[in-house]
Amino acid sequence: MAITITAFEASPDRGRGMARDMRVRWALEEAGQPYDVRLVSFEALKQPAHLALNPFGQIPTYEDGEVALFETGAILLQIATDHPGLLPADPAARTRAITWMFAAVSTVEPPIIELQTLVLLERNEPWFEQRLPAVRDRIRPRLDLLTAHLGDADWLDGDFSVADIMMVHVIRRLHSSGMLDDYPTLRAYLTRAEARPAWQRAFAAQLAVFEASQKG
Ligand code: GTB
Repeated sequence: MAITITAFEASPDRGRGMARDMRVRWALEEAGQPYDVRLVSFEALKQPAHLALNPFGQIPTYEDGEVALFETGAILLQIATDHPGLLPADPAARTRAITWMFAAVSTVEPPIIELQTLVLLERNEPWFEQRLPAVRDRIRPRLDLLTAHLGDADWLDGDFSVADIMMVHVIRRLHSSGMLDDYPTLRAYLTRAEARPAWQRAFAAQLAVFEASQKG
């Protein structure tokens, strides 16, 4: 069976590559693996067929004929395990890269999601303006220390790895917040990542899906 992933039929991000299928597409492009995409409507996400793949009714999922997975961390780990070049061969370096992948989703991403939820879903609440600075301030220590960790390095830990795919995708969510103006090191990190041909192919593929959804 060809690798098949799921993605939104019409992503609410309007093709900006913010939805999490972008992580999986990018990893597969880096690995040079062709893949099929099954597009899913919001309604279909919560139907039994999709819940059998992801009990939380979300995208993305991953199937390759041997395993069926949900959670982008697990999916990226599977792709990096099956294909060379996305995790270091040295066991200690490999474990460090996996640690960075967890750090991206469990330490850096949560305060960023808090901001996105506030801005997208709670903008009209009477307390929105009052809450906004505190939520932004909770992100800054993460960005400060990530900047310090990166220093002059190109990638999180030696060579490019799935950890960078995860971290870059997490940090990209701040594009529209203006916060990255204060973090040139992180901006340069994103620019470096977005210049990778695999990132560009993945981005173009998800954008094409969104554009097709608008044509009827
Ligand atoms: N922890 C899971 C993982 O890493 O795979 C989280 C998966 C997840 O949140 N999936 C979202 C989803 O399916 C899509 S990516 N949501 C539908 C639902 O829960 O019913 C989240 C997302 C959505 C939209 C934007 N956007 O518009 O910018 C960005 C990110």
